[in-house]
Amino acid sequence: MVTEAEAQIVLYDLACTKNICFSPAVWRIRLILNYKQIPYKTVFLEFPDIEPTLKELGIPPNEQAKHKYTVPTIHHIPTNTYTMDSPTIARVLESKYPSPPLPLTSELGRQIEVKARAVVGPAFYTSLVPREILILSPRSQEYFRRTREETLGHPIGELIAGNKEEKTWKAIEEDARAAGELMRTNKDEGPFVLGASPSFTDFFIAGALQNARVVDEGVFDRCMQYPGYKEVYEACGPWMGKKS
Ligand SMILES: N[C@@H](CCC(=O)N[C@@H](CS)C(=O)NCC(=O)O)C(=O)O
Repeated sequence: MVTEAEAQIVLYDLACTKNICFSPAVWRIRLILNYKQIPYKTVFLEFPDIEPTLKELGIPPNEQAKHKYTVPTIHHIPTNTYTMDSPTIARVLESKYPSPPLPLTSELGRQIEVKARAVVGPAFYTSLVPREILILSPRSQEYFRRTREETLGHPIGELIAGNKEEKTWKAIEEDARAAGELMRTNKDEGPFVLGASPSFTDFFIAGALQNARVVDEGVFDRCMQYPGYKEVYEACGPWMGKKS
């Protein structure tokens, strides 16, 4: 347990009824904090409380983004600075806590992230959005349903109606496997994307898989059957202990 006095960072996270981190974007940052052993504490926010809470802290909105206020957000206590948005947070943490080092970008990592976002991302969305709502509090459920259905233009449940889910996963099978193979490019040197030690891409992958695992083991299992995902996920296991 990190005491109030020891904490260097406050991590603003997304609340769920399991009282552990499930957001993929927050997991990316949590993995960095755990990997670098930075003492931190977590503040869980309900969906409808994210914007008012972060606004109240004086954080400027991200005007380009669909959601102007998002988690993860961190408060770096020693410098009393707030940072929102996971790639920016990763850069801040890397500059303030350079040891152990975490490569944030690589050409291979970029290829994997692009492929994963384009291929596996939409399948995750289909399978996870209708199930994520089941682990939210009633207030967050109301917010989540309203905002997601505004974007979708139809009820959330329709995403997995009939055999839509099976069809979605079937359609991406080859590409999902190819992304997994890319993850194994440096398998002779070690289980991580770049080989023997982790990079931000590993945390991107492991964060997405951990999100699936907390929301629905079935979705997690679908990915774990492809070579590549499993190796990265398991190799990141040592930094998944602190979940809240
Ligand atoms: N670009 C952001 C995206 C993070 C994101 O989408 N966070 C979600 C939770 S997983 C959020 O805060 N959504 C706010 C909302 O839906 O109002 C990042 O990588 O940090």
